[in-house]
Amino acid sequence: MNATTIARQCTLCEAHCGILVTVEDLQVTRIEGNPDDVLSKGYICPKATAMGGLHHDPDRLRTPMKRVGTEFVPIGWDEAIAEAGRRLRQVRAEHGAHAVGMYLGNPAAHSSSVIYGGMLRAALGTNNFFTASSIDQFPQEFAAWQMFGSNVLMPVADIDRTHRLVILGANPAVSNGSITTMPGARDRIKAVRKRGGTVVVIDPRRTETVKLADEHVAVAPGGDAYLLLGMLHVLVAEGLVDGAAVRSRTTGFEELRVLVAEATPEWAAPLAGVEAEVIRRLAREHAAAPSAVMYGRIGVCHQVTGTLTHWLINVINAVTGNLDRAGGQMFATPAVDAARMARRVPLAGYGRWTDRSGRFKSFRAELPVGVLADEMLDEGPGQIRAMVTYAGNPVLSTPQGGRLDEALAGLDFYVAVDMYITETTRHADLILPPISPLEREDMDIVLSVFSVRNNLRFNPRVFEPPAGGLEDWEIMARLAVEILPLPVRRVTGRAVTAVLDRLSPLRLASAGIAVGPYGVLRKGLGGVTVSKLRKTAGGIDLGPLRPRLRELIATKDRKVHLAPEMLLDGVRELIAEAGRGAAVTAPADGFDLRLIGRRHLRSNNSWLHNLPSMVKGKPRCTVLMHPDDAVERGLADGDPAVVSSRIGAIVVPVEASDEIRRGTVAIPHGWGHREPGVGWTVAAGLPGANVNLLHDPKSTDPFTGNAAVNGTWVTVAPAPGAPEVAEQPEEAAIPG
Ligand SMILES: Nc1nc2c(c(=O)[nH]1)N[C@H]1C(S)=C(S)[C@@H](COP(=O)(O)OP(=O)(O)OC[C@H]3O[C@@H](n4cnc5c(=O)[nH]c(N)nc54)[C@H](O)[C@@H]3O)O[C@H]1N2
Ligand SMILES: Nc1nc2c(c(=O)[nH]1)N[C@H]1C(S)=C(S)[C@@H](COP(=O)(O)OP(=O)(O)OC[C@H]3O[C@@H](n4cnc5c(=O)[nH]c(N)nc54)[C@H](O)[C@@H]3O)O[C@H]1N2
Ligand code: SF4
Ligand SMILES: [Mo]
Repeated sequence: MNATTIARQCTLCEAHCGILVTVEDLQVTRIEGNPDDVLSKGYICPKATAMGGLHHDPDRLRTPMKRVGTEFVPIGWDEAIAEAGRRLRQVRAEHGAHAVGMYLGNPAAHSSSVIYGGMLRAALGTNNFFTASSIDQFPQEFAAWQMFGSNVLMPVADIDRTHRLVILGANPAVSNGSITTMPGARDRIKAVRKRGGTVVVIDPRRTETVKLADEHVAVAPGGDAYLLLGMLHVLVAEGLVDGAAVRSRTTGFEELRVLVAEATPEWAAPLAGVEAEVIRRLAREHAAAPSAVMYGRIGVCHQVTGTLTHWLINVINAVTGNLDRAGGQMFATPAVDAARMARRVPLAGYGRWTDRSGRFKSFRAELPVGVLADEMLDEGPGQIRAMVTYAGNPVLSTPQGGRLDEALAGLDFYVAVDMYITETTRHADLILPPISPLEREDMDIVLSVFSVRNNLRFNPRVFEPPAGGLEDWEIMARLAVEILPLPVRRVTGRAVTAVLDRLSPLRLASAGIAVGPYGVLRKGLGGVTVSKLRKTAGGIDLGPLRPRLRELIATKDRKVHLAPEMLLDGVRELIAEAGRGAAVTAPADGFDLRLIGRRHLRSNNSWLHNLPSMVKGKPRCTVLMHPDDAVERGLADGDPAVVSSRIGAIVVPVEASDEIRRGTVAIPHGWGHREPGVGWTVAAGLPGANVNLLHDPKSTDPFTGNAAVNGTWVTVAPAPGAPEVAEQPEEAAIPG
């Protein structure tokens, strides 16, 4: 038998751990961590083996599929692309460019093909562009834009050198970090303590990360902004700020001082659900540590206070002198210096257009995904009549009040670029599947911008792609050409194909490396090149994060803006609301529990549930609640329960555990695969329900429209003999 082993990365999540893939007779027989990988050093999580599982999954689409009645039938690529082009042109001709909407999902960012997703978007020229970023990191980008002058300048926690790591709203022991990419997060967190530092986790749940920490602060969901205001008050009132850092690099400290004058820890405590003494101590310890970093992520993005919280996190790091220094918040220096290149592009462009209701402003040249179903269903000018989706499953992953199914089914035309028939793509007229990740040759250029250590790594192919198989970027490029008017297409069609052969994302990235900080243009023959990279066993280490705020900052006065007017107003409003007693702690309309999310080590958003090795064991889609909360409702561990919110209801089993704060319940997202026609034959047999049916699409961070799915008010009650997935209530009207 002929075994070969190839070193590349697992591209399933942001960590991009180095793996060694062994193949015998065209079968993946083994996937292990690559000890020579310069970033992950041998770490992998249990999902890594899914890279093989996906490749061999019989349900993975290998040819384009066309809807004929209720069935999908395979068709050829030329026919599929021509048809997609014809139908998209038709909708554009009849209804204009904005009538074609596009959704770009999370896995798109995990290959360099994403550049071409942007190109297709540009070719479509539509205002109706949506991505998973508006149910993810929009608040972080907004805060970065306001403070540093560019949305791409989201600082990274220098976890490998810090003396104090304070994590809020993230569970890196499971997620391995996001917008602070840290494969092997567990060991990195343990190392903070080994070198004498401390780790604090602020989270309503005693998570896997909490188990590695010195201290757990069980904040109330949505309580973080108050907690941080209380900390800032202490820093200011007790003179704990780093005056030199504040004077030399920032503006707005005086406004901040006034803003937090009344926000004492005693004021914040009941709003945050954290004792005043703890808030006071957290502030003092942050200031006293030789270096300290506060790191916030999804848990605090998914809040109505998402932007304010991320701003306050950056502010606390900055005023304690922990911005742009080792062990604090820093900016990476990747080989393709994407942030440096993009920071002058006015990507953030805020409010250039709105959704049709006028409520949600464009940010980053897109609209928040929560309006997607409305933009398709509400009749009238500007309505979306055709869709392109690329690597996304918004039916499961975004709150749409249960209306996205109906919306997608009613479109004039829908083309999906995806390798599965999912809850979303089952509504498509055409599904265009890219080759499997193990068949691509690629280099990560997006996520290294957020890495905890500078590095460059390469992904060789493990398998030759099948004849005629296309990568995502080739599909995007072909679609982009097809939507051009006929005369242009005639001339350009062939020429474009020829040009594109020379402009693969890999070639673009090579050019980006050449002009980047380690490239041959700067370093001459000693510079980093793709051919050198190909010869390495696990990439090239480019050293620890280094200070570069001065070089990157994109504000006009080249200072960090601590007190952007819009955000000050936001906090003033928050403080006023609290004064009126209208704060988040008050139960609403009889709903008495707050729902948050959670992630599992063997799950990845909505799409690894078709691999038996990833879903074995106990049902995963449960409502986690405190045993006392369960008993009070007549519920025991394992009982089916109806979880209802103002806009929907689902049935899931109870998982009783005191790891979660009383008054809070947690359900993971990405489940509910039992819809008819879903092509995931394994997943379709699993229990579980779509938690996003409970979240109100209009509950958002007010600055960005980012979905505020952590903190939805719900009730939980016994569901005797209930079906697995409850119907939407009759009057599931979406308010707003
Ligand atoms: N309630 C709640 N909702 C959430 C979250 C939450 O915490 N709570 N988290 C949110 C977050 S952070 C995110 S990022 C989103 C993710 O949400 P999405 O980005 O919409 O969806 P995914 O579940 O990642 O689905 C990915 C799809 O891409 C396909 N796919 C996988 N790889 C490729 C590829 O290489 N090419 C192509 N063309 N297709 C591919 C898969 O088959 C699958 O259909 O979910 C969000 N939704
Ligand atoms: N295994 C696995 N890994 C993944 C993914 C996956 O689905 N599975 N998804 C990937 C993606 S797309 C992303 S974006 C990242 C996300 O990575 P993380 O940001 O680490 O995401 P979560 O694990 O959901 O952690 C969010 C935490 O916030 C807490 N939380 C909820 N509400 C609040 C609140 O109000 N305040 C505070 N302080 N905490 C709160 C939750 O209890 C939870 O522990 O993970 C990536 N990695
Ligand atoms: S953490 Fe797991 S899923 Fe993410 S890249 Fe590493 S091995 Fe893959
Ligand atoms: Mo995400």
